[in-house]
Amino acid sequence: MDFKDKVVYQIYPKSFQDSDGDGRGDLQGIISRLDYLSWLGVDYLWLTPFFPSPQRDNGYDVANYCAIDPQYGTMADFETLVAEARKRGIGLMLDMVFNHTSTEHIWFKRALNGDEQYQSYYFFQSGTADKIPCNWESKFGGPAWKYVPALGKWYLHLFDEGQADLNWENPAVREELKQVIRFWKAKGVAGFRFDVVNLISKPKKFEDDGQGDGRRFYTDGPHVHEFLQELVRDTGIGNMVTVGELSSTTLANGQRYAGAGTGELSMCFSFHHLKVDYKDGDKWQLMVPDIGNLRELLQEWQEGMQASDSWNAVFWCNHDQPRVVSRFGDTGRYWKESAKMLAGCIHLLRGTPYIYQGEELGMPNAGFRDIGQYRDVETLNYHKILRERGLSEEEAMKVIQARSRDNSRTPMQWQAGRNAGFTAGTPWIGLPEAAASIHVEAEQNDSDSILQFYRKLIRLRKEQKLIAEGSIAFIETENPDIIAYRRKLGQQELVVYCNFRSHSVHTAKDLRQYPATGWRLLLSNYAEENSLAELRPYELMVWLKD
Ligand code: TEU
Repeated sequence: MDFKDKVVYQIYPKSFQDSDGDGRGDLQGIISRLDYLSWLGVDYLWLTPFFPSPQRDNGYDVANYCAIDPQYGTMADFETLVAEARKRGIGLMLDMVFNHTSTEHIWFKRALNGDEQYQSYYFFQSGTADKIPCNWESKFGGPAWKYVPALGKWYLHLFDEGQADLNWENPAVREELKQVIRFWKAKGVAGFRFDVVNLISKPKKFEDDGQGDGRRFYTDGPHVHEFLQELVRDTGIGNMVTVGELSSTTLANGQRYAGAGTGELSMCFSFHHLKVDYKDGDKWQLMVPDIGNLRELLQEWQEGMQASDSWNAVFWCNHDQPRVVSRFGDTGRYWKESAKMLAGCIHLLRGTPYIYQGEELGMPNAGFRDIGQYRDVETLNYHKILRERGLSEEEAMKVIQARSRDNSRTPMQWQAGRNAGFTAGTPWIGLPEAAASIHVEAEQNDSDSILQFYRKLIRLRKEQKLIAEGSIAFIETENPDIIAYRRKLGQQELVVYCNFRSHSVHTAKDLRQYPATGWRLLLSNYAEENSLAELRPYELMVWLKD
């Protein structure tokens, strides 16, 4: 499968479109919106998990890898979705959560019943309730071990206690997971996203981490590349579109996970660029985004992955991240300009762009005021932790409002009116006040909308081979307010200037030189041409030399 000139659209099924009025999105709802997705021009749909799950982590706690949770519909619905998408030239990518299963999975239930074969599918450690195996912490807060008194054993969970880590050292586990891949491959999917795939290889022994939460022991673990190559080889998915979510990885590892010819994945998500507003690296401490650091990190990964013929997924948004226009843009005066600038900045990089549902509309963060409006397990845990750290309710809510994963899990906004057309029932989570004016219906009818701009970017990727295939080099690298880069393919050249500020900024190069020398303005987020030697607020300028 090719992926360099393709665009992936991420759907969070629970919040995309409800078809039966139960207030939660479902597969029939996605089918009803395929014409919209085809109109937008996307090539693949990455669906986050819709497998049977107790929903402690909204489906990332999988209780059966080869079935459909009834809340989303039936296997027949899924087969219809695959067929209807294919008719529109769209392929499906499924989300494989192979680092852990739900504690409701039959494997874990058998382990709890004392079956030692299935206990070896996980990390069970004998001990007493007063002696935790080591001081690792869950990424959702609290200890990463849960004690089972009936067994006199602890089990490891890097995420929620309802998500028990699988022991990939056990060949039987690896064989079970290969069967899962073969099952969905036979259903005609086009590819897979692998959840926290760089955490699957754990160290032989579990020791305290005197420097942190333990992640340095299990991130990019000892056998991770070996396990991944074995999975890809034994399931024959090397020619499919595959992407790995890499939690806290390094560039050197990213080059291997997504390197041409490494026998691992087509591409990878790294997240370093999405931590430039984490004070002291802590997601739960607010800081104004450091745009200079953002450019450094994008440059490091873009030029680094290019050097090793490896491929990036390029993105701002997903179901775990706040809405980018609220995070790095402006939701007031420069809402349209900043959303379009952010879109252009990502879509013209070297890599495969991912659009997260609603990003193409410029949907903002949820804007919830009360913790009771939130649903996400990580959010609710950290609200408690922030209060225990001594923050007032108001201070804690300020952090939650900026950082909660629920910012991206509010329902997709389709039209004006009740629940923005998402459901005829009561939605499982509320909608932002902005839903009244920001929706597909309004933006499809506005030639200058953010949605139309995304559609233009997707089309440009198909028209201009340079965008998909060209080299990249960053320019204006001394400027802390601008991200700018040059793409080249043969004689063709593209330069992209992005002003990340709400005020005008000067560039080192006088932009007025471009029109005169065979360059043409390919794309801009301002109606009037720029005759200045500076970039206007949130201005995106893209010049092309054919
Ligand atoms: O996310 C991995 C992960 O660490 C994210 O939860 C994110 O980095 C974190 O929330 C930042 O604080 C994957 C899935 O995308 C996420 O939805 C799941 O909750 C998680 O794994 C466990 O499966």
